[in-house]
Amino acid sequence: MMLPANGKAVSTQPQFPAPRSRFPMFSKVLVANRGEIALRVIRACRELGVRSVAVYSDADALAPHVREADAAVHIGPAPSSESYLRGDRVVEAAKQTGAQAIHPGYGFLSEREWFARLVRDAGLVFVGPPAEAIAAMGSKTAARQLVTAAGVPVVPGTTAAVADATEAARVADEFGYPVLLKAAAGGGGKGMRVVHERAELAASLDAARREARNAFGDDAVYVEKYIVGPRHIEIQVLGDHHGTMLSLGERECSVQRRHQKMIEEAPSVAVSPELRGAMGETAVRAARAAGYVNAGTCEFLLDRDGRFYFLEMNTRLQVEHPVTELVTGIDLVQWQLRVAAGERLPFSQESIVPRGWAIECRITSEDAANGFLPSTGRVEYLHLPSGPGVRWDGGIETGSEIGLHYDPMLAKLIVWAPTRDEAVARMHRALLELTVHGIETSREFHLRVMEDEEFRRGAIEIQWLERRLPRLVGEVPADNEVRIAAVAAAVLAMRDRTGRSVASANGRNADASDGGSRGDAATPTDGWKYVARREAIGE
Ligand code: MV4
Repeated sequence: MMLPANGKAVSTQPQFPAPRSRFPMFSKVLVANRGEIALRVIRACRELGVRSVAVYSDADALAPHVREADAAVHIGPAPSSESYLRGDRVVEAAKQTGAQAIHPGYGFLSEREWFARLVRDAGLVFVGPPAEAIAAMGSKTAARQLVTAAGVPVVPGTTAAVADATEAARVADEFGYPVLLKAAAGGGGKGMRVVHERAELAASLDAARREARNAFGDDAVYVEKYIVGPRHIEIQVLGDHHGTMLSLGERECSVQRRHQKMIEEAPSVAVSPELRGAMGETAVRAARAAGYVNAGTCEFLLDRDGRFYFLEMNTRLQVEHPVTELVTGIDLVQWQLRVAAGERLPFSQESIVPRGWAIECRITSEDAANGFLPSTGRVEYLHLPSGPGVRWDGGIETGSEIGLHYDPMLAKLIVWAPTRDEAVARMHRALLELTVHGIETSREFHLRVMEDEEFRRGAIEIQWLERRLPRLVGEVPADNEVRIAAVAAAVLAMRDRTGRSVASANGRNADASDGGSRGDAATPTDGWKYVARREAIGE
C-alpha cells in the first residue's frame, strides 16, 4: 500500500481502460467526501473507466477511500470545518489533479448552493442539481409556495412565515389543533414545536423562533396542521439535461429516532401500485418546478387515510439510495455521473417497476442499550456478512480508528430478497454473520428490530421506534450477568449459525460431516474453544 503524501496526488490503484468507449464521460472525477459514500462513488467511477480523486483530512490519511481512489489530495486538519467543508480547497484539489467534475456525496458540501456555484464558476461540473434548484428547495416556505403552484399537495398550513402569535392563532383556529410550528429555514426537524391548544401558542412560537434563530440565523416560523402517526415515505427522482424526469419509486423511512433514520426499505407495505404512480407523478412535478436535474428525493408524509403531503426535497444522493438500486436495478451513482456528463436517460417510466424487497440497516458506532451513546476506539476485528442477496456499503476495515470528528455511521448493510418476509429473514441472518470488535455498534439493535413482531408486520410509522425502543433494547444487566450471558450467547450464536447444537459441531452426531469441515473441532473441549474464539470472550 502506498501512503498518500500531504497535499500531493498519488496513484495507488491500477486503472484499466474503460470496458467500452462511452461518450460523453469525464476522464477524472473528484469525490468530495469520506467513508462509505466516498467508496460508493469511487466504485461507480471505476466501473465507468473514470479515474477518481479522493480528498482527505489528517484523521483520514489511512482511510479506505484514500487508498481505493486513483489519487488523493490532503485538504486539512480533522475537523470538517477545516477540511471536508472547505469548498475552496476541494475545488483547488480538482483543478490541481485535472478532474473535470466533483461528486459531493451526501452531507458536507452536497446541498450548499454556494458550493455548486463555486464548482460551476471554476469551469467544473457539479455532480448534482443546478445551484438554482438547491436554492429553490432550500427555504421550506419558498419550496411550499413553488410546489403548491405546481399542483403538489402540501400539509394544510401557511405558505409564508407568520408575523406574530395573533396571526398564528388565527390560522391554527382555521386548521384545528394540534398544529406544528416549523422554521422556514429549517428541515430535518430543527425548530419544530407541536402546539396542542391555543393557550400554549404564544410561548411555543417564542421558543420555536429562538431555536430557529440559533440553528439557522433566521427566526421565520410558519404553521402547519400536525399530522398524527403518519409514515415517512420518500420518492427517488432522476432527471437528465434533455427534459426527462423519472420517478424510481418509494422508500419507507419511518424507522427513525430523533430524525436520524435507522432502517429503510423499498418498496413500502403502505404503497399500492396506484399510490406509487400518484406519488411518483407528484414528485416529478415538484422536481420539474424546481428546474431539477440529476438524482433527488421528495419527502412525503403518508397519513393513516392514505393521503400524502409533500414535506421537502433533498437535493442530493441519499444515504438510503441502495434500496432503490436493488429493487429497480438502476445504478443511481452511475447515472448521476452519466447525466452530469450530458447523457440521456434511456429508461421509460412504465419500465420502472419495483421487483422484490430491499432493506437497509445503518450500522453506526452507537450503543443502543445506553441511549445510543457514541462509541469510539479501534476496529480490532471485522467479519463481514456475505452470501445471497447481501450488500455491504462500508467505510471501515480492521484497524480503522473511530473518533468523534465525523458521523457515527460506519456502514450500511443492505439485503434483497423476493418478498419482505424473506428480506427480513435475510437481514437477520446477515446481521448474525456481522462481527465488529473494538467498538460498540448498532448491530444488536437491528437484530432486535428484525425479530420484532410489529416491524415484521410492517406496522411502522414515524413515532414507532421511539415508542418501541424500551422493549427493543431492554435493561442493562449487571457485570456478572454480562459474563454469564456472554457464555450463553456464544452457545446460542453457534446454534444460530449452524442450526445444530454445540455438541453436534464437535462431530459426534450423524449429520456432523459438515461440522468436520471446521477441521480442528474434534473434542467437546475444542468445540467450546472454537465458540470462545469466535466470540472473543475466551482465551
Ligand atoms: C410534520 C409532521 C407532522 N405533521 N409535519 C420532521 C422533519 C421534517 N422533514 C418534517 N417533519 C415532520 N413534519 C406535519 N404537518 C411530522 C414530522 C416528523 C417526521 C417526519 C418525517 C420523518 C420523521 C419524523 C419524525 C418526527 C416528526
